[in-house]
Amino acid sequence: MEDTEPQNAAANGITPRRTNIKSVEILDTTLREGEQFSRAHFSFPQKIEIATALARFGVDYIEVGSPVSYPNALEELTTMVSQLKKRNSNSKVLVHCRVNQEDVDMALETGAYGINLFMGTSKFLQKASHGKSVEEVSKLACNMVEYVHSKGRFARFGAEDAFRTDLKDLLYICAALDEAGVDQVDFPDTVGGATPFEVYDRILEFTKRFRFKVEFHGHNDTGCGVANALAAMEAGAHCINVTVMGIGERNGICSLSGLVSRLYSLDRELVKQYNLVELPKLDKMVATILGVPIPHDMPITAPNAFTHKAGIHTKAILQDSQAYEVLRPEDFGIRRTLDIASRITGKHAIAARVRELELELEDADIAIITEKVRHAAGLEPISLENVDLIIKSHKPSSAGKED
Ligand code: HCA
Ligand code: CU
Repeated sequence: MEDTEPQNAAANGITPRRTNIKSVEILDTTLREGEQFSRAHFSFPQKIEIATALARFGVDYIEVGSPVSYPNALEELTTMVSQLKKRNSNSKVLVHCRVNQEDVDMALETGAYGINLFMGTSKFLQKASHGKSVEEVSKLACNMVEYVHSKGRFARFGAEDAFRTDLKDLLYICAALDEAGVDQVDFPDTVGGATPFEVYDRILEFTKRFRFKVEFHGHNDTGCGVANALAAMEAGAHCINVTVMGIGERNGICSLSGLVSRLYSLDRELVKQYNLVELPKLDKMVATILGVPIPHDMPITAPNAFTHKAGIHTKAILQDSQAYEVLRPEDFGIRRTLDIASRITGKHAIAARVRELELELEDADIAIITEKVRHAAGLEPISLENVDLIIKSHKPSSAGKED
């Protein structure tokens, strides 16, 4: 990525940023958590299409669902793993799996890089999900981590509902897992209720105490998915879970676009290893597959994420795009647009359109046209074609004088 200015300053004009983040790995779970979105029903070819696009973008890990989650899942997963290997993908496949010998054996059969074990650790899930004590959860998890390691694979454990689990219970399980040599532990905010401050404090407890890498998975029930991911990274989390457009159980988790925009605006170097121009294509592809629009507030990929409208904004943008942008659309293969066809448009935006149409008009004419557009637009939006018609049908004042 060519750039002559210092990264931080170029991205946002505030130097230096208040951040401790040195590097981050992205774990995309569109094919596991995303499939739990009630509107997601991915066919196998669609899954391959999504996995291939994720690999093109360059996510570090692709998490897939368990081989026992539906009838022919094992066969499909095995094919997917081998296809990704054939394409020399650098994205490593991890299989989400209950702490259960049979499930793990099937997951190992897929040839995936590693196994993402998970089990509830909060009192809610101990009671409502598996009925096991903290000591039992810890023992089962450690045994399974050792088993996965004996097969030469990466072993990760997810402490489901970590933010509603007693800290002492989590520390007990984590100490045992660390001793067992687990590679990575995920701390999911399963119900999306944690605040960024709670996430920061709790994640710091783990990053400062243990050898394993720390992973975070934040649900978006209170709209804090991206903010909580940031808090986790600031506290030293090494790996963040995302899905395309944030899809998942209920209203989902931290979105890939949200995480990328958050990191990019802090320091572009943090996302330099990813193929950023693939991001809009990925969101569009999954939106099309799901039959939903990309949400209007999705960072980077929302249809109007780089559309400037108010006259004050368009005037400033025309002089310096950084005046009202913290992300450079061109880095994502997107063009910024000016929405000039509204009642709040301004003369600088209209003048820019006049130049695009290769016309020459005096300032006084531009001012008259601007007023015409502002009146024509009213409460109903008008099209750019309408604006062009207003511009072209305007009789320049200088032409009148010459006659
Ligand atoms: C789930 C729950 C989970 C698991 C995360 C993990 C969560 O739907 O199975 O494996 O670490 O949010 O707790 O997604
Ligand atoms: Cu989840």
